[in-house]
Amino acid sequence: MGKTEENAKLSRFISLILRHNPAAIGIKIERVGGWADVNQLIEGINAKGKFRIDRPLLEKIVATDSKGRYSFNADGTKIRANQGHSIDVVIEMEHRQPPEFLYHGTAWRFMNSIMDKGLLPGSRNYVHLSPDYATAVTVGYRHSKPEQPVVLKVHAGQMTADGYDFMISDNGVWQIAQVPPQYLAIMESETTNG
Ligand code: HQG
Repeated sequence: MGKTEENAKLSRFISLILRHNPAAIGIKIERVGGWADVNQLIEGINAKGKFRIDRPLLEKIVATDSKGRYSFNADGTKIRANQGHSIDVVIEMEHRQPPEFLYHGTAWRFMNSIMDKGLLPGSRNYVHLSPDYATAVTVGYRHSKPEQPVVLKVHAGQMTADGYDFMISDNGVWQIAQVPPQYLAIMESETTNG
């Protein structure tokens, strides 16, 4: 396995620990802020034996992550995932007025349920919405491949007018408790065959 691939796997493992399962390496995450102790994280990962990690490598993963998934606290003793948790944490996020439209990529097989109940957070703490169509395609593809994803246009401006509260994580992912179906529209695919 190449170094890049190895680091990508390690990053996914860190994401699993910080968002979903700190017990996988026997550590705890602070409920308020979602912080884990950096030394405990490093020692826990090494003790597990699957990966070797030290502080410089962890810093590199945090600095180069394609989606800015992780942050250190001010003195660098703690680390967290910025969003995407299923465990019970309270991450302070900026409440902000969203643009008129946001986007959500998903798979066609979920559409009956989504048009019936709206977008629900599932196992995560919030529904995630993308700022642009292209990002939504990438997110949706995770669930739909090998088929094309469906992209939903979310009428965020109307939701705000109706009193819904939007938050944005430190790494720019919009978060909301739910999106009722009346604010959703299925988009025509913007991809062409050439
Ligand atoms: C679907 C990645 C049936 C929803 C991405 C989605 C994202 C419903 C799936 C982040 C439903 C949940 C999150 C309903 C929603 N009935 N299905 N009523 N409501 N769903 O993975 O948004 O790379 O928990 O459409 O970039 O796909 O991990 O959420 O398909 O930001 O950093 O239930 O994960 O970030 O799937 O992805 P997920 P998501 P990372």
